[in-house]
Amino acid sequence: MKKLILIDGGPASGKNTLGDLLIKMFNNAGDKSVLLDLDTFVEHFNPAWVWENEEQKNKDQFNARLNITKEIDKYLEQNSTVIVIGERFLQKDDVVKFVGKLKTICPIYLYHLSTPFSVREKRLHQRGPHSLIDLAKDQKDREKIKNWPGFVYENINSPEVDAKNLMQLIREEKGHIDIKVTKIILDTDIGSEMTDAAALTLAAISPEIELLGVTTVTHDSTFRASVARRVLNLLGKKNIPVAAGFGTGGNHEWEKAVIFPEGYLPSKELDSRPAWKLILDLVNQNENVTLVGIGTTINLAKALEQDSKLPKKVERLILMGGMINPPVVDGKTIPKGFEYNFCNDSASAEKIIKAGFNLTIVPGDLTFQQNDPWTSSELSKLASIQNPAIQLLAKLKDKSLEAMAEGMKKANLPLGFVKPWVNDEFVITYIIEPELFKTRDVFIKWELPDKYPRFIISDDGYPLKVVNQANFSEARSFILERFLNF
Ligand SMILES: [Ca+2]
Repeated sequence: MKKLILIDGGPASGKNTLGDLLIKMFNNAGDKSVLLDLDTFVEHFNPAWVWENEEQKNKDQFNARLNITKEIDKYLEQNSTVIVIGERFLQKDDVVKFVGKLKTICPIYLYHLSTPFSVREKRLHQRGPHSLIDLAKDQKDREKIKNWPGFVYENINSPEVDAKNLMQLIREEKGHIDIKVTKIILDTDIGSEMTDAAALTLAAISPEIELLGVTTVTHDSTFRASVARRVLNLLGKKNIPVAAGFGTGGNHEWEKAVIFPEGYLPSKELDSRPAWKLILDLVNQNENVTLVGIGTTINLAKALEQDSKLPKKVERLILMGGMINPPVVDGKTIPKGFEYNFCNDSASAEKIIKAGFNLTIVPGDLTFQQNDPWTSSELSKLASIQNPAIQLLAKLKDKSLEAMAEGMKKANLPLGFVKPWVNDEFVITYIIEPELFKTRDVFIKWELPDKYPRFIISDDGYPLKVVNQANFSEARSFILERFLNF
């Protein structure tokens, strides 16, 4: 059966012997299983385990993890149980980072071997002197760790008895690492800014999110779908379907040059269903889906039109859009209509707001509250990440700022509004780390003075949750950390 079992233990803890015995037991029971040792993947890059500098060490270990996750995915796809032995799963975050690289979603178990020092010393002695291991220090470091994730198992018996005990724990699902997984469908106008691409990337690589599918909207939505397809392919997530939705066409000249330098052709790997149909199919096939809209809402409105029960079928809907209080940036009030997602298709947005979804809105107000959007040092860190999907984000950021400045000049708006804002990324961050944000439950009245939607907070309005505050710098660090670690 498809599952991932991580066995953590310091050097000479007996983890390899236990791993071998467990594999035998699984195979005897007719369960396909495989044992992978993280160390051998590191040894592929550096058999000697001695590095000239910390940077090279990190690089080799990073690549080793990348290679092992490819192997794990291969076996999980064949429905195997995969046992990984390693000694780097000390905190829950280590596990999250590790499994975040996997394409496959499966139950994860973690067992820490708590091996008495005398036992380890004896085992090390039997293996012969090993100058690279400072066992006493390792033991001390391990003893310092409180709140181990997973299950701490004291392996003080014979390996056969310990393996049997571990097997019993696995059968009882002890040591199950609970990473709360939210199933989402992302509807996006990806392709012209970094923000949608970054949100998609974050959703695709975060183990807390199962990205069921992606749909695109606005202008040339087939172009946008092709962009989403490219980003997902670059991330190794070819199985996530992408469907184009409603759009009115457009040239997207600079975007095509940046994203498809070899020349743009619409992707041949798009899902053939229209966006609304893919959304409804995925909602009907899955329980507890969270719909996420980070563009205009016409695909969602069409899905709603086709199935009026949609609001009851999904767990919740989170939208980036709207403004509650027009914020002030550099002394200038953000003009009405500046918020794109609701203003450009207020008819669809109105239908969605009034439909009775369990609705959370991340409004434009939050974006413009940021005194510190992406800083230049954060952006240069981002640009230094070698992953081609992340490289694409950095390129989009540079070009979109130029394009935005031109747009501002044409519209006679202050150039102070041109900043590397973080928007759509926050929606995904909010799903994963809600404690970085504050929300408020309100009732909203929808009004359309001079054709732009306005929210009025009023007791007889529609209930929804508004994300109204954020720990911006922590949220940005969280996003960057995820990208750095992928
Ligand atoms: Ca967007």
